[in-house]
Amino acid sequence: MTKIDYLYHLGLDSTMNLKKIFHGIEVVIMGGSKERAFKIAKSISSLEMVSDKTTPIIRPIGKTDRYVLYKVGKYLSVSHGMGAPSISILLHELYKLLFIHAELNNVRFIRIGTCGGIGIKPGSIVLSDECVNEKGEPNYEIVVMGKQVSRSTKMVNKEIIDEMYKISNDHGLPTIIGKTMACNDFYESQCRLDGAFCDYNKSDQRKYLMKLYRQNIRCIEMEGVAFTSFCHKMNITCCLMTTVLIDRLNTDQISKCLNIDNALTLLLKYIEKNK
Ligand code: R2B
Ligand code: URA
Repeated sequence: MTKIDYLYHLGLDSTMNLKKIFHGIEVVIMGGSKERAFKIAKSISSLEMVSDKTTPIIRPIGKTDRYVLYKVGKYLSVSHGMGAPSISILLHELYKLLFIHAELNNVRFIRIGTCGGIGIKPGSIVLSDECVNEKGEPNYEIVVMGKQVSRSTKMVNKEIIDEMYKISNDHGLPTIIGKTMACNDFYESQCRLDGAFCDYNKSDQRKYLMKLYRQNIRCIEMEGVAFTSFCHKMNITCCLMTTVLIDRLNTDQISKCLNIDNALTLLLKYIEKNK
């Protein structure tokens, strides 16, 4: 008897007809929260409705306590949670699900998220051409068998980024291509002054953020290096696009959810173009 492979966090396993369920997936879109994954799925399905006139029912596939998965036509909208450990678990199980069990090829991965900009206006979109870790290096560092392992975050190609940038210009969206820094924490690692504590002051913070700016780092988020290094290792074409919530040179506090989600607007234009 063949051994069953349990994709524990997704609530799926290899006894299910995964080939049929996930048939035709070409692009995976990942966002942090479950609500966001649902919103993305719903927005894509409204675009699909224009062409096939069906009423879409959006139901998650698998269990939903850790992540959610929605299939809408050739798109899979998924939530990845916050930080490298969370997105990394998802990426391992998603890879096995799509490339091994569902036997798909050439699936592309897009992460659409939020970030703190550095010297960039809130509402801007950052398309990352390089992702660096907290030390400013283009690597994802993890400990395997007690030893530090460093994996490159170099993107396999920049096809999606170039296409997104062109679409963005055609629609007058405020987009820049730049470097993203991924941190393992929202407060200290991102040099915030508004956590429960910190061991640096406002002047240290300013110096640090200006140093990042001079290194061409234009935004900070939390999953980029885990995401891009996984795609590098597994030879997956990917794109990391984030909407800037605040300019970190002006503030640390995110007072309300920005309702201009320009990265989502751009993503939907991209999907419409590639229908
Ligand atoms: C952006 O926003 C989240 C933190 O608030 C995190 O998931 C990220 O990368
Ligand atoms: N997400 C982050 O990780 N940092 C920010 O400043 C904003 C969103």
